[in-house]
Amino acid sequence: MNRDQSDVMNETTTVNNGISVNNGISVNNGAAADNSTRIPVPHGLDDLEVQEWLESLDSVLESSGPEVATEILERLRAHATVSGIDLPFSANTPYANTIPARLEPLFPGDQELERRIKSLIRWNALAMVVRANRVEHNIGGHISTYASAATLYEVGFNHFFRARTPEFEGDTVYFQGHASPGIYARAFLEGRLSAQKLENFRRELKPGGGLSSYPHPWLMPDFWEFPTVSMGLSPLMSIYQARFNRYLEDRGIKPVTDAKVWAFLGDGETDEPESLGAITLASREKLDNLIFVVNCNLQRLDGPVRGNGQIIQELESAFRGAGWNVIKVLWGSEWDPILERDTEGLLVKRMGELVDGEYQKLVVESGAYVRQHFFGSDPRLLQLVEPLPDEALRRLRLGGHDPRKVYAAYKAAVEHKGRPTVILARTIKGYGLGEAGEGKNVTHQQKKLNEEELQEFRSRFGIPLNDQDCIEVPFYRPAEDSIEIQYLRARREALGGYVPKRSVRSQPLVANHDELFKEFHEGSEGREVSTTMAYVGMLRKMLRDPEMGKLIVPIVPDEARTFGMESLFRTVGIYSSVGQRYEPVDVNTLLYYKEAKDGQILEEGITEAGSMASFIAAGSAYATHGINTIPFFIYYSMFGFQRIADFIWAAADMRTRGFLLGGTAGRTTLSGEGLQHQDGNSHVLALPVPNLRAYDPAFAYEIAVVIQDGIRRMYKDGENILYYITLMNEPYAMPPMPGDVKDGILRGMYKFRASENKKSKLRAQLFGSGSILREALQAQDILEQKYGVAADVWSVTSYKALYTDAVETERWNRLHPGEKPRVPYVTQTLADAPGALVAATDYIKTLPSMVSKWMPRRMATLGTDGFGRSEGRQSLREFFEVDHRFIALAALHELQQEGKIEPSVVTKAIKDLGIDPEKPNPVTS
Ligand SMILES: Cc1ncc(C[n+]2csc(CCOP(=O)(O)OP(=O)(O)O)c2C)c(N)n1
Ligand SMILES: [Mg+2]
Repeated sequence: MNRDQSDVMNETTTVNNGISVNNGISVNNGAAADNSTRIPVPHGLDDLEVQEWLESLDSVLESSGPEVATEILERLRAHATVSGIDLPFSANTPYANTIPARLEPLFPGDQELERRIKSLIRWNALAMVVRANRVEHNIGGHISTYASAATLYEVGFNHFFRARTPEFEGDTVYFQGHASPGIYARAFLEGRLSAQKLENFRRELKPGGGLSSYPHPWLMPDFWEFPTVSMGLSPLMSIYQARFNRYLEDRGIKPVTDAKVWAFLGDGETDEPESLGAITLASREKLDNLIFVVNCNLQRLDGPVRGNGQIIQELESAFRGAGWNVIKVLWGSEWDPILERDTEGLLVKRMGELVDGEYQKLVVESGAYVRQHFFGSDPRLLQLVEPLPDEALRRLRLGGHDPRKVYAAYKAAVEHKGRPTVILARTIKGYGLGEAGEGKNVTHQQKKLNEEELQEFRSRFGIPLNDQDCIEVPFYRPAEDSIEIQYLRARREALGGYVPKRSVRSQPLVANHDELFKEFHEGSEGREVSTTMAYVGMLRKMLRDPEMGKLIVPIVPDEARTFGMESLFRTVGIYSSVGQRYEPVDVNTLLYYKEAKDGQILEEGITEAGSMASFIAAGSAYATHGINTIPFFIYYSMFGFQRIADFIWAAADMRTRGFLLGGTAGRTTLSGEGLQHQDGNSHVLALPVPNLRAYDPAFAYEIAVVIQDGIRRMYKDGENILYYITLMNEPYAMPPMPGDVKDGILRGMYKFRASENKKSKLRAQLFGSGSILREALQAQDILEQKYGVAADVWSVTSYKALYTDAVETERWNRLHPGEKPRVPYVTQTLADAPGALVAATDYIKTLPSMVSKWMPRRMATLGTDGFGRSEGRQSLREFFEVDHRFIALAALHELQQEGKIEPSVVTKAIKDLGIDPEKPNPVTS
């Protein structure tokens, strides 16, 4: 502690050049065993002998450094193994700081000034929440998360997070969602957010606008970049973001930089499977541009994260096992002199013995309690702290609250090469809240402080407010020329500007791409192709386009062959950060499995969540990097909305642009695969995402029209929308576009084939989508030929579009009663469409039914409600009652309802069409 600073600097260099901080430290902390793998002390262990071993190791460390010490330990381990000693596996290091005090770098800032600034931020963050809840009871907000993480953020803001500038892409920071009040409070001190805005925290509808509860780019597009509060999403998204940055560099689309991706997460959050689900990708890809900071306050919402265990050790072994560089920041500087006195390693051993529930108790108890229950386990430990009064024991800081320790960890993390780093920082939840919640189980929900608690907090952090003013909880910002504000501004200036800040930096595309898509308007001239094949043809062409080609990012979770995309392997290559280190087994074939460092396809393996995270990174690069990358993510449609809907929701919040393609779609169109695979749901699950446009096209030209228009809207006009298009694997001849129906395709429906029988009194309108449209066409023929019913067939490309338009129109009419009512598109389109109305879809019946109220008459709806089956298409369509016979029957039945035909005609039709009226109900069978 009293060491000369330049000395420390020199030692830091050793850390940076040393092979691994971890190894150095485990050595330094001696023989203390970690709690989880502790082995019983064997009889006959001689303390003196142990001491000699430790001393000789210390002397190696001193004379030859950590590399040599590591090598000796490795050899010892190997020697022990061959000598028949069964060393238990442990990925853990002792419960101690990874970076020892002697290797700590010089803290480059003004620590006292930074502490004062941090205190002001703490105050304003607390004030936001307390004030908001005084005005609007139960409006919510969190104090205790930021209170525990303040130092973790402030060290980042003052020394690490580099802003995005025209010269430098900047670091990318995922802020822990419920720490938002602290991020807003800092922006307030920076002069970026007004007191009025802070006043309206969680009151976004107030005049002048407020602040969103959590990071939502949709709501605060100039501020937040990444939505994080749905726990688990941001750790996974950040990994793929870091990998995507490398992808852009390896493909020469952006310059190689040392920009970092920082993800701040809660220790409780790591229980979400997504949080740790992709950590091996990060190490496999050697993402040393990625840093996780886990705020280990040992608490989640209800109570301790691992009351009976140690979350930090658990995470350490998971991350180390996965190949990450793990830096534990557990103990603050006050512990260093005590640790230094502990030559026997007893203290570190004791530190590793407590379970988290006990540690949490120590936080809320007195210094005397700490002495008795922590140090009291061994008289030698008691002796170590004998000179310290109880109050000093209570104030022994944890690592995550000590800027010097945090700085050391961050510096080691940004300088670490070859692996991602996770920093496990021990903190106290509700730090500084004292009786109001520090370390208590209720602290997560604490939003109200009484007068005494406010005064206590004010005094603890030295906020210049008197007793009376303080209980009003005013926001406090020192004068512009105060040293605090000057310092804070200077630090941000040195780091390139403010963070977080979101801006759209890409240049719009200019070409209209008419030529590219025209080919697909012409049909397949009788050749049978699926819509998936048609799409792959378009993708192939887009990849060759001079303007767009480079920007296309094809993403696939191990299904390229399913979708017939394998030809792209060879042409554009599969991205691999190391190229291809092996000769592929199929090298002699035309379409061999080509991996390349500049490969364009992101072949993610079997992870829809990971692929979606890549989609998000690519689809938001227009803001993050100023690059208009255009993601096309194709997957088994059942494993999209059904499986990863929350990522899609986050993508929408984030204003992600791009195309999601639900392949092998349709409950009855995907034959054989059965219940888990057959998707009759996704178009319904797509409904709630407000800025998502969903299409269920039947023909190649429909897809071409939708994609071309989507590219225009998203990448030329800069609209913040994204697309979902279902694709099928049923081959059939693609017809040419019947006239100029582009507008209808985009708006949701158009007449595909009118009846030629203009004279018939019996009329029907048949609505089909996707491959079920062909069933409607067959039904048209049956109705006309056998029953004299003249039916028109419509392709409904998007029920969602029809619905959205209709509810918008209805809303406008309701709000403008004195004006000429507007007419929904679907109503307008069907103004002169007489007869029975029948819709048939490969999705559940809700989809067409939701627009039926804007239809001219009641409509019969056929859909695929129920569990799928392993079967062929025709059998499935019969089972679900969506085939041409059922469509014809539905039309006849509707005509019967209108009194246009006799029931006997319908009864006979059932017989003639071979329909079993007593067949099982697909919904319940
Ligand atoms: C997917 C999801 N589930 C539940 C929640 C509700 N929630 C918000 S914060 C929280 C506890 C967080 O604990 P931790 O990650 O340890 O963060 P801390 O506040 O302790 O830093 C929970 C359960 C959420 N935001 N997201
Ligand atoms: Mg926590």
